[in-house]
Amino acid sequence: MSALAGLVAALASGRVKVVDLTHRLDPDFPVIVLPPEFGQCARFRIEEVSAYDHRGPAWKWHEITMNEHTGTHFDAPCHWISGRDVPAGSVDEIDPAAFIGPACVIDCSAEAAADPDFLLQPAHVEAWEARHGPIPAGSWVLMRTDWSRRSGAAYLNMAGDGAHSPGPSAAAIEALLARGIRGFGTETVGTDAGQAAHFDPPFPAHYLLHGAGRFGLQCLKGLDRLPPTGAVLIAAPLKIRGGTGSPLRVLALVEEGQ
Ligand code: 23J
Ligand code: MN
Repeated sequence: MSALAGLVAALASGRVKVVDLTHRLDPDFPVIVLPPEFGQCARFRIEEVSAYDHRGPAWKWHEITMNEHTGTHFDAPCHWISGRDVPAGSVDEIDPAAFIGPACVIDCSAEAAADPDFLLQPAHVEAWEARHGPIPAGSWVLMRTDWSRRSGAAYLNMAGDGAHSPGPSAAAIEALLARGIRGFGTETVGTDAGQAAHFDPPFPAHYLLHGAGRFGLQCLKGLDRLPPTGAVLIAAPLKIRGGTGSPLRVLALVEEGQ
């Protein structure tokens, strides 16, 4: 059987399942809040154009507006200054084959429950590899924190000194880049921790990943439904000219028994 015929059969039989890692686009879903001197990310907005009525008797449709970084979304290399000169670094220029790759899921849910400022360190990556094997080049590495179960104010978890949410240390991102990863994904509002403006370099996940031509995924939902290895992630952003990112539907293919 050809590889694709095998996939089609496995999808039909349910041996391969499709897991949706996407939050619903909804005006209530939180967006990142930057210090007030900076431009801000817009929430999702939706307006009815017609609904089988005098504005369009047989059809219903909506006008939608949002930021490129609203909701579950993809970050392209050109999102960050370190990646501004990466060739084909915008969502419309990236080779579409780069959107699909194997997923390694690092479970940080217990650590994040105990400490909202938990930082993934190289030692956690090494401990994961001791259990599950080396992180293959070309992997999407996903940081599971169960943060996607939070809603409202608890999602950003803002305090007087900014947001408090888990993320990677600069050293962890360097370790993952040394393994040749495709990208890094989180269940929080950014690929960086809430306090990452104070890190060196500031926002190290953004700075290092995008400088290396790698991708980010943010606001992923339900990473607890993925096995540590074996899932295949499909994360194809909209083809926005010069786009720095885009909301998208993130799908994981998961084989039964994994
Ligand atoms: C702009 C400025 C800082 C950050 C971000 C955007 C994001 O997290 C994002 O959505 O890419 S940290
Ligand atoms: Mn983003």
